[in-house]
Amino acid sequence: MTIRLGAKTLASLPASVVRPAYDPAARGVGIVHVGVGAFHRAHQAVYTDAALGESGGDWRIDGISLRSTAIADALNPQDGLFTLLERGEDGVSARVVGSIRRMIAAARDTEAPLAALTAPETRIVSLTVTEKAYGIDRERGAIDEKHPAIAADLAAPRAPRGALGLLVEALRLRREKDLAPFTVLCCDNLPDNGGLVRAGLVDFAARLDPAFADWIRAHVAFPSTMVDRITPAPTDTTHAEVEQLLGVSDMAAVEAESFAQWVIEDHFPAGRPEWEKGGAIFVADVAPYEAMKLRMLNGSHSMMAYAGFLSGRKYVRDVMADETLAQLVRCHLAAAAATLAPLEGIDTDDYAQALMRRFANPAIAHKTYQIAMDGTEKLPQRILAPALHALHNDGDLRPFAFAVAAWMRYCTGRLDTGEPYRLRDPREEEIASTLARAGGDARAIADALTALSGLFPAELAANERWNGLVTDILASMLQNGMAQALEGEARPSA
Ligand code: CS2
Repeated sequence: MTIRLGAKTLASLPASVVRPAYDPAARGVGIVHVGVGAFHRAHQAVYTDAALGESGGDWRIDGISLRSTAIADALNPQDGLFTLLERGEDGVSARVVGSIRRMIAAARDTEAPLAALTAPETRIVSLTVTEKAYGIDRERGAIDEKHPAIAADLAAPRAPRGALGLLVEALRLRREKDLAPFTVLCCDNLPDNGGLVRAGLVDFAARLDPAFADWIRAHVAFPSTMVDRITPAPTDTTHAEVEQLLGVSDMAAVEAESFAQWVIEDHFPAGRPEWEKGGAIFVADVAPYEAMKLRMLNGSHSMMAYAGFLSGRKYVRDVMADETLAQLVRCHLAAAAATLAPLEGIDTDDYAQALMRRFANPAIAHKTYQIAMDGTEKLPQRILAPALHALHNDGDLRPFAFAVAAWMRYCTGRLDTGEPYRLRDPREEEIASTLARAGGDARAIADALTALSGLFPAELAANERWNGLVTDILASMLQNGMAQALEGEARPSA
């Protein structure tokens, strides 16, 4: 059996492997992170590792997995250590990250999450649980009582299982014990992510005790943040390559592009690591950065996920290698950039070009099907918000209508060949029954999906020009097949 990565094997790793510039065991914990997926390991954990190496401090991370036990089983036997493979244009490098102390699998170890969250040394609670896990109705800025985790936690608030319920109960216990609250740092790709989670927590707390909700309002900080690093799901290739580079096996290895960005609102009353040592940028207002990243990077990502998946492109790099599709990405980026307020020091043309290069990185195997997941959670901030902006400002609506039509085509659940696939969307069943009622006509499909509750902004849903564009493009996709529809779309109009 191959030896596993761990504290004991650190010293014997090849010199080419970057190791923590500090003794991990000598540093205490200051952060609890909920949702230790590949993205957290490739992003915040790495910035924290850099901060620990450069300026020390007790800022290691205790991770919580809400559902999976696999990550705890991978990381705990490795003393929390894992490898990040950075795939740049000029090759690959390996770095062992030491910022995670241990993992808690909430499904198995039911008392441990609250114990970690109410430890006096926990000063920051960060989250990457994906858009759908919060259970916040974004239109109302309130909790969605029908969300399974919210419903369960409202019924048993002292034994919470969901992200929001857990944070509420932890804050309640901290208040009761007279412990200072932690700062809540949402690192999911949502607009005004700090404000959104604040609204959800305050609403949840208000249903238990209005005075407690007031206490959260007055004492808990929710800085917003923009996070960025393209992180494909790790595969057997990741593990095999890491084993080859390290000489030991690592069941928690991740891979990512070499680029990373983190823009954070600097509001941490209980202190924070010096993440700037890892390159993080602290600003007073994250909103313009967030809008740029969500509309340009994530918006074009979603567009190419649907268009690419449906036309047989497995990876984003395959989309970029096709001139027709690359042209559509370029158009999308330009239309999205035009919806943004100017941001000092940022040229959106340069940003678009950098994105084109990042998407085309031949070393990154990022599946279009991975990005296509959870469309109903992603479309509003990535595509529909800029589309509404374009509508108000006489901007170019067509690229957004194209992206929406591609998503609608994807919602039918069948490729041009007739082969079925799972949508992997929290509203998958609702979409399937809606479409079964609508039948096969493009107009009926578009109307039915546009009418899904809480998805499309009312003004967009009611706009004839918008609906006409979406329906025409969808009709072409359904009648002519995806390949021909893409060709037609990319051809410059006369
Ligand atoms: C992607 C993002 O899966 C997706 O929806 O658009 O995960 C994207 O790769 C990251 O936000 C990049 O920072």
